[in-house]
Amino acid sequence: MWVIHPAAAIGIDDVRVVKVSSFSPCTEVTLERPLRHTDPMDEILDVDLMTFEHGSPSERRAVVDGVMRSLQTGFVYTRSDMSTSVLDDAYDTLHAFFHLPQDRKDSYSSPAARGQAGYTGLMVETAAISDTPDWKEMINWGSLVADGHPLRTKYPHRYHDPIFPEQDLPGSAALLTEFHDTLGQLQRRFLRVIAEGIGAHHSYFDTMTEEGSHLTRAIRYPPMQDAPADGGHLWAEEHGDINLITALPRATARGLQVRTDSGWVDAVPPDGHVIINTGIMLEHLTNGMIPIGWHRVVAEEGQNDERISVVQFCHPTPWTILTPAVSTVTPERPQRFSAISASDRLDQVLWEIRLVGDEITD
Ligand SMILES: O=C(O)CCC(=O)C(=O)O
Ligand SMILES: [Fe+2]
Repeated sequence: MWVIHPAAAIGIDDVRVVKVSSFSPCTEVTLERPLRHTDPMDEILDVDLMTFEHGSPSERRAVVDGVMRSLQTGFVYTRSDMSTSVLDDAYDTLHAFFHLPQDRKDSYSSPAARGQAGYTGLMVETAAISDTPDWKEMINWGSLVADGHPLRTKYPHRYHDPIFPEQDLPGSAALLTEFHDTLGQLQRRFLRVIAEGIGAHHSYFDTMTEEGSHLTRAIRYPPMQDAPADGGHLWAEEHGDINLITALPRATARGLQVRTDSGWVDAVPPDGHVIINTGIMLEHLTNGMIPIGWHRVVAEEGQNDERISVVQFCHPTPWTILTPAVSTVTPERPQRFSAISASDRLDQVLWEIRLVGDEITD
């Protein structure tokens, strides 16, 4: 059963953000946040994916209702059955990676992948219209799609060979691949709850997310007192993710905040729970029934330690035609978005916010 899990309001002014931050070509953008015309909603609820999968019809319905209600914030917490030992091992490996000498970390970067595979250093991701890059470094990886697969042939810039720190951390490739695959499965299972919630068949997202261009990203946010003195840096500026949903299985410290109708609230899931947040493509597919979850990462006064977190962006295959699901278009909610491929929608958003030029081709 789901339970109400009110997140704590922390009293930060509600600021309308118009600038772009966190250059991440395939994952996240900052856009002006549209006004919502829904009831005030500031509670992030806590649900149980396994109850949805194995519970009675009424228990299953309660999970769906809880998810739909919580997703008015763009966020929900779910209990997860991910192996604790895989999580522990992955976070230990990622911690070890981030604490390698800088030249070793740099050896795992690939400028051609434009931040979508391998290591990206501190303050590299800089917004097109911002001069205050996020204070973070990261490593991104996805799944291998077989050579010759039409997805890879048609969309080479959406699928990159993963780059793992195998030379310095033997075994990391297998471990991080297992982590990516397990978390990807969890997201696809969770999308079945959302599918029911929007009145579609529970398998609605299954095909579009099989071999989707999912991306896992581990991020290290160094202590804020080490940030350049020119000021204005945050760990991550307010943004909405571009993809369908994002999963955040664990962070080593607080910092993630969600923008709600009552202002910023901390995202603090119970132990063993994964945070799920919604992105632009889900808003499109649901005709706005499920809004984008707007969020940022900030250190609070006196929070002097580093923070490591892992997020996974769940994407449809680039050839998916995004169009509002029939069940989400009603006389009260007339169709708001027209049809467009997921790949084109991604490029369109990136262009609108001036993050890509003519170097992206399909
Ligand atoms: O580190 C986190 O908790 C969130 C990171 C995030 O929002 C992102 O990378 O899109
Ligand atoms: Fe994000």
